[in-house]
Amino acid sequence: MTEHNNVQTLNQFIIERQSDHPGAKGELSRLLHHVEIAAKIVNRAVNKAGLVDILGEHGDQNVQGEDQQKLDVFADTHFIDALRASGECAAVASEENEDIIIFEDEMCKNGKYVFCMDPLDGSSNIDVNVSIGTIFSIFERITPRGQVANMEDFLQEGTKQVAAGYIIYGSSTMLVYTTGNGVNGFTLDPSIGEFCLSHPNIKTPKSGTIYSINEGNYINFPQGVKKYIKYCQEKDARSKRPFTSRYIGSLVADFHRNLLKGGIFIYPQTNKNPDGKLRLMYECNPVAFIAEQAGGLATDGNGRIMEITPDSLHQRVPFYTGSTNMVKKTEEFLHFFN
Ligand code: AHM
Ligand code: MG
Repeated sequence: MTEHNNVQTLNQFIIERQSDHPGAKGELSRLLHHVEIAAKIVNRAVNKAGLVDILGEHGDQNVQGEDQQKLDVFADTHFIDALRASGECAAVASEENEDIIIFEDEMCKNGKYVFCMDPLDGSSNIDVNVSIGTIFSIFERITPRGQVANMEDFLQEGTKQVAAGYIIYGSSTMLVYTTGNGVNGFTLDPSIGEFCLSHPNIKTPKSGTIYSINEGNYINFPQGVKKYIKYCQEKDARSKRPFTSRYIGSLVADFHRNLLKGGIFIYPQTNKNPDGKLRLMYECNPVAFIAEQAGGLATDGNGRIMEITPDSLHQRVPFYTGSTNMVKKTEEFLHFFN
């Protein structure tokens, strides 16, 4: 008997879940399998980052005018290659590329899905060995299969996502995803090179005790957010306040911790960035899908993130996500002090 006898690998899990959808032809399963392949390749590079010449800046700037790191480029390239190889994906939108990447070969033109991603989120943390992540969101395309995909396929509300997830390259590497039927987490076992089901059916606590926000921007926060932070710091035994402040500066890592332990992640609008910093299509929507499927909430302070009709690929939105009671309380403050 080996210690892996009872382990369910991500691949087995994906195939088993396919039977939840009668008539499914395995297209999404194949796409997710290729996401898994890319995740393993990026994981290997992230783990070797200090050893090979892959750290540091690449020399280009991405569409947001930020310096691109070499690992960003590496992750972007390998995810795109894997998605193309799956044959199930007609086009990709990435934080690293201004325009969508359309696959024009026959197999991909017939693909049912389009894919949005932040290939390496939290890239300012790469050089200092802090957790980073990949975030992804999958839509069924609107344009007919057999034609090349276009922007219309991407600019859909988050409620239309058929799957979303993230990979966290942390003290261990995990892949967490949903297809709208709960959230499951898989930890990479390097000894067998497989993601194994380690966190089945993740549910986030209704009330948490962690608040995560870059308080260095305090002066520029909306009044409601300033008041909420003060509320978090006040003493109240019944609601377990004061809360704990935790902020890594990697969305995936901050969100993942709060998902498991209970908490709120906030990246609000500020005087400097009136739309916030995070991007709707490949940061907020997928995280919102996971949050809701785990029993939490994700809003822009006014309404559900997943009900925002996108007007552009790299659109930014204010972001409040996590434990239901904490997100609702923040919204109360935002509306009261508006
Ligand atoms: P990136 O996509 O350029 O890495 O930026 C997104 C990151 C998120 O991971 C994180 O939540 C946020 O930026 C941190 O921003 P700040 O440093 O302003 O607190
Ligand atoms: Mg990012």
